[in-house]
Amino acid sequence: MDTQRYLLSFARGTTVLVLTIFVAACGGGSGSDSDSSPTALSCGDTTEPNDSKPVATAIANRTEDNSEEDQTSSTASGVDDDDFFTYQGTDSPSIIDVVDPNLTIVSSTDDLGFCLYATCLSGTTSLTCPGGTTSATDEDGSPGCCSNTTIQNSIDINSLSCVGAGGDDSSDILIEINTPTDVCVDYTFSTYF
Ligand SMILES: [Ca+2]
Ligand SMILES: [Ca+2]
Ligand SMILES: [Ca+2]
Repeated sequence: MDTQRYLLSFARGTTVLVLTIFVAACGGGSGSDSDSSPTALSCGDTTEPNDSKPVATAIANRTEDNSEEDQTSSTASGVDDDDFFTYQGTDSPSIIDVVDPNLTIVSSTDDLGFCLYATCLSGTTSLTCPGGTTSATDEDGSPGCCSNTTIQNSIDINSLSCVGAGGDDSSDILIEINTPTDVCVDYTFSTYF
């Protein structure tokens, strides 16, 4: 582990007191652990650091065509690891499909909690959480819905509307995944807009 040394000097008259302080550098843990949380388990995460909305791992942007659904695999490294993924969903005028953002946990090696948040590109974001989910807000106050794999494996928001945007429901989507148990949980999720 890296350490940093700080020298503090105090002079009073002809007496000089020097304090040397060694401080362990935070973050990282062992060399192979790329998670940004110093207390997260070392689980071979490959999408870290993604522990907050500003550093969410970007996945492919898409339109409201559900055939653009794709899958992403990663690892929840214990209870101190939070995983965020983001993409932009475009409400294309040329595509006959509805905006119905979906997050599905395709597979996981243990229980997971998961959330799907939306932020309209223009207008005010409005949505109603479907059964089996609870309302939540992300760190910026954008609305979303959360569930966990002990209840169900997916969240399907078919009520997303950007009020005042003239029918354009294009939105930034934020996905949050974590584990309630302090173990390494490999998972794969799929999402469409
Ligand atoms: Ca859709
Ligand atoms: Ca992770
Ligand atoms: Ca993380």
